[in-house]
Amino acid sequence: MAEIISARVIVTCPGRNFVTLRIETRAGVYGLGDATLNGRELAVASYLNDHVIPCLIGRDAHRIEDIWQYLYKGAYWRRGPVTMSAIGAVDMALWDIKGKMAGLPVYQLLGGASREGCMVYGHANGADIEETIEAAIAHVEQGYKAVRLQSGVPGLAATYGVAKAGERYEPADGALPTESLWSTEKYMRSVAPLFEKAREALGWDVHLLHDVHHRLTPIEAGRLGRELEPYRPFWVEDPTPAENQAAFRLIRQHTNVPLAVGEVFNSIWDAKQLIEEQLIDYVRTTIVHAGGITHIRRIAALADLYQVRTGCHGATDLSPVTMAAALHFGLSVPNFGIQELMPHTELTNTVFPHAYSYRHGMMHPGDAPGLGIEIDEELAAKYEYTRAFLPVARLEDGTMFNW
Ligand code: CS2
Ligand code: MG
Repeated sequence: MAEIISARVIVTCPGRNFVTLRIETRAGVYGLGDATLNGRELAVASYLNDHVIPCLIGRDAHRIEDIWQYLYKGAYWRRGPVTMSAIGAVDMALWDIKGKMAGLPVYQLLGGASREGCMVYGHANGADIEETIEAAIAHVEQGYKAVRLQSGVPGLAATYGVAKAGERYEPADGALPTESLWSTEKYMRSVAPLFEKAREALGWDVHLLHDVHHRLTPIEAGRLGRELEPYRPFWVEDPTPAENQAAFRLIRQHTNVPLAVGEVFNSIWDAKQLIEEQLIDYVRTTIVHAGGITHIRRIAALADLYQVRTGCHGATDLSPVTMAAALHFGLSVPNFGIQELMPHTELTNTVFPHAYSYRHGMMHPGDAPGLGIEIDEELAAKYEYTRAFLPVARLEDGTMFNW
């Protein structure tokens, strides 16, 4: 019995907000879980403080599955990003505790390593094609085997995935949502030229990815996919909003480019049809937002039946705790595809010391017991929560659209 005696939520903002759950056991072993939901951080903090932590006290931290079921079925109001991020945080912390008590890194508890490391992809973005390709070349020089390309769109002042001049890309950029204009026509004219120039500059030995970020209709996505086929993208991500999973049948009828979906999913039910009908090639659900290691293993096991691979979300708005857990999961899961890597800032890495490492386009979780992640609470306390919203997008006629 590893009795849970207390737990607390740590909210910090070393350049951007992170929410971390720390669970303490009577044996003095503690575990950490990420509970960060970009733009809605305090909702998850409250869900944990007001509705989860009181129910954890006195429970056996070893009973990971039972606690997962208790928090999922016991909520009555199942699923949703806030609930599943809270469950994800508890789950990560319990796996951290179990690993520490066993003296093993979590990947060893998940079946051991299935590969030497996790291939990652980096983000190359720029105001125009030339800048984006320069950034992609820099990533290849750092050893990346896979690079995501996101370029500014001629005629649009701002677009998803492109940093403001001279800044790191951070989407949550305002105390109220900033608004940007979107034009599908202008965007659609810009992507194939980007990939054509990228292949000319980078050749064929590097994987190239692109994130449409939910902004096309299915038939537009089919057209874009068809235009990109000659450039062999590793994947085209979030081509269309995925509430209607059947919509992807239309995309599949028109293009063979690999599709990646799921960073906004929070349970297996969001991806079930996409996986079972092989409408996607990579499932992007991430450990923090999809109920932790326990649930993401179920999603990956279903995906494996249909030759769908993992491609976990790994933006900077997921804390280093999620990155640590994702690498333990990614090192072990049989149908691993790729792991997103947007490196955190030095300050964030100082707040969250960790055992994971990057080398030659691959990452490894390290062999520290548990998840191999810490939080420097004294340093974290210096950076108070700062409300920040994700942007919203409107069409040029003012119609609300998908950001
Ligand atoms: C993006 C994310 O990394 C990605 O693929 O879709 O950066 C996403 O925009 C952010 O995580 C939203 O907080
Ligand atoms: Mg994305």
